[in-house]
Amino acid sequence: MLRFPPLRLTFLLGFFAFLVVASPALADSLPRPWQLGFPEAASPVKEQMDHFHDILMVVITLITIFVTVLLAYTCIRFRAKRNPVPSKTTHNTLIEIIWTAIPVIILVLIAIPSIRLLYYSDHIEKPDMTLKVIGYQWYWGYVYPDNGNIAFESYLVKDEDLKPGQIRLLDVDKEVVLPIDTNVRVLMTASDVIHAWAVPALGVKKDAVPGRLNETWLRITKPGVYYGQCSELCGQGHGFMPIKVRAVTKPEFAAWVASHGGAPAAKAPVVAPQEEIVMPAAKSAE
Ligand SMILES: [Cu+2]
Repeated sequence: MLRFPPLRLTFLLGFFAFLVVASPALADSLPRPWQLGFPEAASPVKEQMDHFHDILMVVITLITIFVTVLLAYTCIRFRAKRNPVPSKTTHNTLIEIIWTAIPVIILVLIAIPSIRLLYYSDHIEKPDMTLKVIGYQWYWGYVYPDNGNIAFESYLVKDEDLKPGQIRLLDVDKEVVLPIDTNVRVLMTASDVIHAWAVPALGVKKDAVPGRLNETWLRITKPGVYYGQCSELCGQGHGFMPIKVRAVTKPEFAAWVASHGGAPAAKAPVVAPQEEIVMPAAKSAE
């Protein structure tokens, strides 16, 4: 048995309590020392992902505790000293059916919300605008087809060029600017090898495949800066093609579009009612 001196046990418990309490307060799109969990969610998809993760944590914890207790009980109760003549039992049909059926039921129950979330993150019926992302070895290209085809390439800021406040290996020369509270369809492709456009706080990670157009969507809920990285091993510069998304208000976005020679969207953007982006029947999955 493990034995902690009472003082050390108190310290350990206090320390873990501190981590649990302190981490949400420090949550941000950037990792912080001693942070636990994900970056703070900044899109509906990421909120659902966090929620799903929390449910799974409960399931995993219960299973782990159950198996640990069972193992400990077996080790103690059926140890050689206490059972000099071991039982010769090899089969028990009922128990074998139970320990097959229960895990299958648990997996099916997990699969239902999991697949629902996968489809929710896949596609948006009525996007307000489109962002096209093109992966290159080793930088990203962006096009705003609904805003006068603004197009630019986004390169890593090298160590020697970093300005104060910029983050090594995450800052870029030209950032993606997107309006908040807007349904953005993100189309992804690549020109050479497979890359993946991933921004954790927005719940987006999708492969950019040459010759193929992949789709996902995001709706940023808070202004701010969100960082990401290429998440498909794409060659020697794989670690040097970060993603920086700046979320701004709609008027600020319009000003940014104008200052980049783009035009406001030709047609009035279709604003999807809130109901349409709510995950269908999300309640029943919980
Ligand atoms: Cu890449």
